[in-house]
Parts: sequence; structure tokens; C-alpha cells
Amino acid sequence: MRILVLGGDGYLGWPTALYLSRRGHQVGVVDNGVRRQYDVEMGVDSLVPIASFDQRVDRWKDVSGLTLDRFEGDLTDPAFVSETLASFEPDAVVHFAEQRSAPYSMIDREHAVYTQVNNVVGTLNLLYAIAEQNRDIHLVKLGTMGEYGTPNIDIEEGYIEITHRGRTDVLPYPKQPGSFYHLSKVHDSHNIMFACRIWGLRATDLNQGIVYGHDTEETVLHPELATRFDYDGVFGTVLNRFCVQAVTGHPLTVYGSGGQTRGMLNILDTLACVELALEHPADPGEFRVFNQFTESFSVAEMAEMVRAEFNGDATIDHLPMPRVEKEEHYYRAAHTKLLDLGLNPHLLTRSVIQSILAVAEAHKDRVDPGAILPTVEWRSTASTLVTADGADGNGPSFTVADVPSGISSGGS
Ligand code: NAD
Ligand code: USQ
Repeated sequence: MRILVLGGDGYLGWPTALYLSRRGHQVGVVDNGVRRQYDVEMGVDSLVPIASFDQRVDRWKDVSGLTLDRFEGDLTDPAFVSETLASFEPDAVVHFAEQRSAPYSMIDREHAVYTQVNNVVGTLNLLYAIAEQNRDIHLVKLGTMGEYGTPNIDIEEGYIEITHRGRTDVLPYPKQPGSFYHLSKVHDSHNIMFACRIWGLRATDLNQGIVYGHDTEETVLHPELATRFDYDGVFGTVLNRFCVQAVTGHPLTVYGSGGQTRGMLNILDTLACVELALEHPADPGEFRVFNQFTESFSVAEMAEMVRAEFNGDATIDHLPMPRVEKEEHYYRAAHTKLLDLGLNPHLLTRSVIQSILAVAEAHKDRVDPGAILPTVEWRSTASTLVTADGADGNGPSFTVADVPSGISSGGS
């Protein structure tokens, strides 16, 4: 297949591009580099050093003999999206290219507006380009389990059968997301579903849980093929963060009681799930939803698991909850559709946690301890990011050094 990977320079897009390339697909990678600009804005860097977009594409050719077609540009630019699609002529598009941090979207009005404009407009431009050029292109879009929130009933895969006053219908599952970022995914889902209905597009929404892990079969072939690893309080995700905290002697930062339960998956399963979705495309006009996670754990359970595997003393701190979310709740979410297609999950075993701890240990000299604590407060409408010197008594935090160009174009 000819597969265009949008967000191909990111944590998940890069290893997915290599994985698909190695399996014989012709892969194009699209990115505007904004993820690297957020690092500059936040004054942090990936735990694992990463090569530039150019370098990593060239290195893949050296190592594998395979070519990736590279497109540098912004999905919020409709001409760029249209020209890229016309030039690459994909059979399928895998869309990772969004601002993906919930805390980043909750910093202040500017960051909320930026996140929703970037994500919703980018996806809308893509839908138009597909509808105008080739409605047979299969869109595989990364959504999130967080679209559903934590209702007090079982979560289904996208749709729920409801009987109301004697009549029955199958309707989109109710959404109760927990940040302006997660809301952007809900808006995307609605737009994609509508586009499938009116234009007959074929789309798969992968409602992915929280990803952990770093190395894949392809990224370990050369240090310049490594993907990024975020550990900071804004972009780092929970299990990866706990591993970095353990090796640096920082207490593990459980927010609140830690009863928050989330669907989790190994980065290797992200690659496998995307491949399964591509191999079994949605029908014309079909908006299909798969819940893409393999196991669920509470935050407190994950902290305990990391503490148990760490070869040393790790302590757990229950910090005041910076977000607005339920700390104790019912959680049972269906996730059978990818298993039915043949997914063979890589579960969160002791050796998997040890392997993430090993990545963290190998690079722990690059950790900025001032970047670890959470710095974004959901209840505040103004930025709660403070200067890194901690002189104001609020503890270590970030400096907002620079504003990515995307923000000013986002209407601030
Ligand atoms: P990431 O930030 O590392 O990668 C996203 C990439 O998209 C970045 O390289 C960024 O520069 C690019 N991008 C963003 N906006 C763009 C635009 N307008 N035009 C062109 N490129 C743009 O994020 P990730 O962790 O790899 O996540 C990828 C996708 O998967 C996101 O959509 C995210 O919401 C979803 N997801 C991630 C996780 C996770 O745990 N990482 C879990 C569930 C869902
Ligand atoms: N948490 C802690 N301590 C930490 C970090 C997080 O207790 O140090 C808690 C949070 O309060 C939350 C849970 O852990 O309850 C997950 O937080 P997270 O930052 O790991 O993940 P989240 O904000 O949900 O976002 C991540 C990705 C996002 C993706 C989402 C999948 O950044 O792109 O959409 O996971 S899901 O959670 O299923 O919506």
C-alpha cells in the first residue's frame, strides 16, 4: 500500500512509519516540526536524544535501503494538505498529527484555542482533500479513550444501543472528555463521522489508551532512528514518567488518590493495531471505532508496579490533584474489535517495566528535575506556569521561553 503517515516525526508516528516501511509499504511522512517547538517553549527536551527529521529519514535509507517520502508542512494549511495528497496518491492515511497533551491544552486560553484550531482544522482540511481527490482512501485517525471519560456504565466501542420510550437505536456513545485537548478529539470524531455519511468516506477512529514504552524492532537499529521519550509534567505520560522518576530518585507523582483508571498499551501494539486497521479497511461510508488498548490499571497500581521493579528505593507521593477528574470510579471498557482482527497484545509484564526503566537509566543524566512536577492547574484560566528558578515559592517549574509560531496563527 501507499501509506501517508501524518505526524511522522512524533513519538508514535515515526516508529509506525518505519514499521510499515519495513513491511513493504511505500510510506510518506508528513510533519511541521511543531512538537520540537513545544519543547523550546517549555524549556525541555526528549529524554532520549533524537535526530532531526531529515537525518532520521536519511538514516533509515542507509540502514534499510528503503525510502520514506518526506513532506514538511502544516495540516492547517489547506493548500499543503491538498498538494501533499495529490503528489503522494495514498491508498491510506494514518493521522497522528495533532497537539496531544491535555495539560498543554489547559495552560490558558491561547493554548486551548491553538490546540482546537490545530487539531480540528487540520483534520477538516484532510477530510476535504480526501473527498475532493479520492474517496476510496482509508483514513485511520488516532482518537483517544479519553473521549468517553469515566461513565458509571460499561464503555462500548464507539456506539451504544439505547432504548428510549419504547424505541431502540444504535447511537454514538456519549462523550465526557476531561480537557480541551480530549474535546478536540471528540470534535474530530463528529466531523469524520459526518464526512463518512455525506461523502461516503471510509474511516477508522482508533480510540487509543495511554501508550508506554520506547524501543521498537526498527528504532533500535541505529541511535538516529530512536523515537522521542517525554517525561516532563506537560507532555510526559504517566507510566513513562514514573520510570524516569524512579531512576532519578524523584518520588513517583501520583495525582490525588491514584484511583484514576485508564486503558494502557505498549508502543509495539500501537504499530500492530494501525497495521491491522490498514489491512482490514472500513467500508465506503463506514465510520468505524476501535478501542485501542490492551489492559487497564489505576495510576496507583502503576506506581506500585514501577516501585516493585525498580532496583533501588522508590517512594510514592500523592500530590494535590492538578486536574479535574474522578479519583475513584467504575471503569470497564470494551476492546475486542482489534483482538478479533488478530491483535496479539504485548502486556505490561515485569520485564517490560524493567525495559522502560533501562531506557530511563541510560539517559538519566539528561533529565531536568525542574521539569518533573505538574505545572498546569485545570481550575485556573490563566497560565500557572512559573519561572524555573522556583523563587516564587511555587517549586520548580518551566519558563515559557518562546511561543510556537502555530500559536500566534491560532488566533491569540
Ligand atoms: P507527538 O506530539 O509526539 O506527535 C505528533 C506529531 O504531529 C508531532 O511530530 C507534531 O510536530 C505533528 N503535528 C502536530 N500538529 C501538526 C500540524 N498541524 N501539521 C503537521 N504536523 C503536526 O504525539 P504522539 O504521542 O506521537 O501521538 C500521536 C497521536 O496519537 C496524537 O493524535 C495523539 O492524540 C494520539 N494518542 C497518543 C497517545 C500517547 O500516549 N502518546 C495516546 C492516545 C492517543
Ligand atoms: N497522572 C498522575 N501522575 C502523573 C501523570 C499523570 O497521576 O505524573 C494521572 C493523570 O491525572 C491521569 C492519568 O495519570 O489520570 C493519565 O495522565 P497522562 O498524562 O499519562 O495521560 P493523558 O493526559 O490522559 O493523555 C495521554 C496522551 C494523550 C492521549 C491519552 C489517552 O498525552 O495524547 O490521548 O493519554 S487517554 O488517557 O486514554 O485519553
